[in-house]
Amino acid sequence: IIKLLFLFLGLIFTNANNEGYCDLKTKTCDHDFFKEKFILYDVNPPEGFNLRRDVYMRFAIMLSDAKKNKNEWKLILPPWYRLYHWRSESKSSPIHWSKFFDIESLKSFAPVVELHEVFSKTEINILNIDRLYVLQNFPDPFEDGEFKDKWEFGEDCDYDGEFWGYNNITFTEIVCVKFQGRISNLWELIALHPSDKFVMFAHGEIPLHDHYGTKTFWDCRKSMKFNKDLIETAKKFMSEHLDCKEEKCTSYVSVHWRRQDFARSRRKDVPSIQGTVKQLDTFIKKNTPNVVNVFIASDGQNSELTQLESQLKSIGYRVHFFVPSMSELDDFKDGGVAIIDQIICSHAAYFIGTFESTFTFRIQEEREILGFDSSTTFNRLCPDSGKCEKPSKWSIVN
Ligand code: GFB
Repeated sequence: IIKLLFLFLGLIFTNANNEGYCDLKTKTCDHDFFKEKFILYDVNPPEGFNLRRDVYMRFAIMLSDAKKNKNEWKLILPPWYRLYHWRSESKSSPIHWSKFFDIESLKSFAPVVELHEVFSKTEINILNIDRLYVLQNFPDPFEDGEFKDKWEFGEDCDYDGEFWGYNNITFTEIVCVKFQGRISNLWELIALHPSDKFVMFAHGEIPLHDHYGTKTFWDCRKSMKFNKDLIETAKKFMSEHLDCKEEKCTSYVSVHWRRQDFARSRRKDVPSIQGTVKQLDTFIKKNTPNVVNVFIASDGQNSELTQLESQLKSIGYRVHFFVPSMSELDDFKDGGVAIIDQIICSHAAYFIGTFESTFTFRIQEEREILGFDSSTTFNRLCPDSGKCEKPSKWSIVN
């Protein structure tokens, strides 16, 4: 049966190579669809949502640059599946990008397609990847004292992902590749097999941006507009609880207070509850003394949040959290709730973030796009004692 299945798939793909995709059952051909070729990628399983958003940008820019040279590859958006930090949906099915982002806006920047669109457009029940490249780090990135772009075939690797919960994705060959440097060098690998139509890169976080912080980088970043329901919900909260109906609010200060694994693994960078209260009070008194509303975005435990809230209240502040209803959580998922927190933080008069958290970075970028002065954005919570390095400033390039 398995052999017959592969024979059947082989027939489909032979037809696909010659004349576009043909559905053997209905004897109809889609002559355009399979002229396109598809790149998929996956990310190291424990990585969080906001690092993944940056990995998307690396691939999207790679594909967008290539499209300018009439390259026909498309990027399949890897569904969101069982992210480590998304506790309320551990048994969930894969989540489409449209839940979180405006797909038409993504498409305006790069040739991207949702995985479910590939399945629905072709009516294939099994997607077979021609080559699954498992990217690996070089053991010594600074060999000969220098960080150079390079890649070479490796040995002994395995795919450690789950194809986002799809059990109808298969692959013909797995290839281990030690890789370092700019993402566009992946084309060298792809070019080795010109007849491949589906290639995938596991550990897509290993290749780096060709150029960081350029106009193209920011054009891509701007195209990552959020799903409109999330924007509406955030705006409603800002209007009803934070007294703001404008793009740039003057009525509240926002904080990203990253806790959980971050607080455990980066103890030297995050303050205690009392330290947080003291710093916020000093910051507000210095920069915007008339503001009493503080919006807090956090992954902290309820007990920590209650303490923070009561200590801030006791010195005169009004403290706000976005707490989703059961139906909102069910609809928006943990990822959507995190985005609503990020939107609300993005519009505040001042933002104070957590040092080196990618969740904070994405808020800072959003504020750059909205046109806030950088002094209102690049502020961080410091540890209770010891060094407090200034956060890096990544200014927008228009
Ligand atoms: O987004 P993220 O990569 O940021 O991972 P870091 C943190 C996740 O925790 C988010 C939740 O995607 C959210 O699901 N989270 C954090 C929050 N802060 C908030 C918040 O204010 N509101 C809401 N609603 N949710 C890195 C991870 O996290 O931390 C690494 O990417 C690793 O994998 C490292 O775990 C320690 O850059 O902060």
